Amino acid sequence: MADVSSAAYEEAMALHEQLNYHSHQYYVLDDPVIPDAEYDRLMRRLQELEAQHPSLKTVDSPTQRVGGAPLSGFKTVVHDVPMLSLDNAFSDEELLDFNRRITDRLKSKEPLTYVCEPKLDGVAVSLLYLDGLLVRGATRGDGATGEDITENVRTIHSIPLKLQTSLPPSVLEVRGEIYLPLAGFEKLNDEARKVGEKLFVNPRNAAAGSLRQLDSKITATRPLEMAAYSLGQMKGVDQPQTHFETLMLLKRWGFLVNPHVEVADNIESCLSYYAKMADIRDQLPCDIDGIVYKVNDLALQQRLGFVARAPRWAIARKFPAQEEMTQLLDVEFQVGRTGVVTPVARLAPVFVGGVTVSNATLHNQDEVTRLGIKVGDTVIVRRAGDVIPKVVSVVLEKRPANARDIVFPDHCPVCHSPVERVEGEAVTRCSGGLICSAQRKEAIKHFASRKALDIEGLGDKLVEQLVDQGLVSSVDDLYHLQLEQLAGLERMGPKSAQNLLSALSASRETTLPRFLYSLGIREVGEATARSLAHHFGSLESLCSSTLEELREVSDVGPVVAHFVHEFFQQPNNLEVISRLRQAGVRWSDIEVQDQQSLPLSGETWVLTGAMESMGRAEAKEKLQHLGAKVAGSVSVKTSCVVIGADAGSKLTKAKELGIRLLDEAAFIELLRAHGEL
Ligand code: I6G
Repeated sequence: MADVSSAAYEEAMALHEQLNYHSHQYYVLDDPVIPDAEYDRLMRRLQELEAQHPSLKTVDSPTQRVGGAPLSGFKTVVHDVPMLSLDNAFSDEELLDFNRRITDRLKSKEPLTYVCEPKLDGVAVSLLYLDGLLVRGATRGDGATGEDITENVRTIHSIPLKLQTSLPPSVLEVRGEIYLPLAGFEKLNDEARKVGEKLFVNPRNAAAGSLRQLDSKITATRPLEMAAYSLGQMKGVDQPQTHFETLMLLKRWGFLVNPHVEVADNIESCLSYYAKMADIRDQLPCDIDGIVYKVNDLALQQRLGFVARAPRWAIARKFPAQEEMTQLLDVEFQVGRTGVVTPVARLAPVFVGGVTVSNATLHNQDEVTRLGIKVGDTVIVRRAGDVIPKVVSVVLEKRPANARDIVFPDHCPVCHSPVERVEGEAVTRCSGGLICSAQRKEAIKHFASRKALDIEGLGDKLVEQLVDQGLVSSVDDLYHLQLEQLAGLERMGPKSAQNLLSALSASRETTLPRFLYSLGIREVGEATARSLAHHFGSLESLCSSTLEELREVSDVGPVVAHFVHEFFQQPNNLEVISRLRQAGVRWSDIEVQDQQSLPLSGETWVLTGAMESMGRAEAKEKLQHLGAKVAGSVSVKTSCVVIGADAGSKLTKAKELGIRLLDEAAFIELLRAHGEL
């Protein structure tokens, strides 16, 4: 280090420590302590020092995560300890059989203790650390040999470049899964869509594709993560006695360990763990395809050993597949509330993601072109959670000779008006407006929906009958329906007809946000409707607002402002509103407070930990309504911190700084006191 003064060296080491700490807080613990700008400032300072003194640029420097020069190919890595695969169980019975088999083999009288862990849907990797420094990353490959992806793994922030310990093992091989969280996957595909690039089929393919990049600068742009799940080898330090202790050791050394890992005292608890995770699978930030169970006691693991290429002491209980193959039988075109004509795939029924799927959206013409799909094709269908099933790809090898092209209609399949494709939009629209009965039906369904006027008993089928029989053509007609008219409809007796009339009557009393949402203005969802209502206070004031005034509303950009403005310029829309009011639909105006006089104006609030009664987005919106700014990290400028369950370092920092704290109950009380609940 001839070029380095001791002051520069000390400063660089201090910056390493700070940056590693903050990177771990952000990427591993999901609990940032400082704002991004402050992190960037520290990073720039280190880059500056390294530019002045190149020998400071060591392999474990936090600056080395941006990727290096492109490679011409990947080297082969021979795994010292083979990377095995896992046996699968597809039912509770198969899991119970597994437990019985190994309990018998061990001649154990006591129930076996297991570690339960979600099985992430990503790419298995091995990371080698020598004396605490990351020296190699490799893919699993065929288990015996894989590919050297060191340059790429270095770009992943949740992988420590240096272990967080002053006494590292001389050799450590950590195994785990590199995956792409769903939010990162969506973002990547959104960007690809914008520039007309090919989309990734699912997060696993996107993770695999990102790791296969010869140019690690590209990998560095992908928000990959790694969760460590086991050891390949470890030398020079004492081995823990259990698998759970091993995971905790890896966590202390700086690895991300899945936060849902649990110890189960017997196989029955393993079954409950599976049921619990299956329940929350759709709310997790990343795809999981099952649960892995491992015998916790490492001495017992050793006694059990391996069969063929899988350990006897572990098993993966798989969830129902989220992707399956089926055939595209036909394509039909549906017309939505705003006239969008959507191609819908009619599929040979297939069991996927826990339900039988026979329809899937094909979105629009661009998507049909992108998929290169034809009627008769064999396709891969994906259904994750409650998300609408989607055709993700075509199996071209299976295309039959008589496969036929999907032709978009040039006239609306319902009202026969011409369809048009607006420049800059991916969708085709029916130009029929309210003469199109499909659009009218959808507008009425939206008006009656739970978050709009919440008309109980007015379901989709009933709306279709009402429109088809000419009893309702606009939402205000609903309020003039007579008992005899309703009682004469299919599956409607006098009792349900009377109930519907009562529900219609009750729906007249509503709120301004609900009413605005019910109008079905393009791009105005529930949250925007609430913002508009709170900003303008009355329908009159909103109706007469200018584009500039609309742009002043929080979360309203130029596109939304344009749609809102245009909606209230249309005489038809104003007439419908007027008829609704004549029919008795009413609400109270909201007292508009100027931003300066709101109860929390001028204050900066921070939310930390999980709340039971609402999500973070909702809590943030409510605080903003009260005039507060909501920040992501605690500083001297913070006015108050709301603490949910498992609050971490933000709480510690707030206590250090003596900042006012509110628990969930007190927060709810405050929202109630200000009419936000
Ligand atoms: O493929 C795997 C996914 C997850 C694993 C695994 C795992 O633990 C959570 N564990 C082992 C031991 C192996 N494969 C071989």
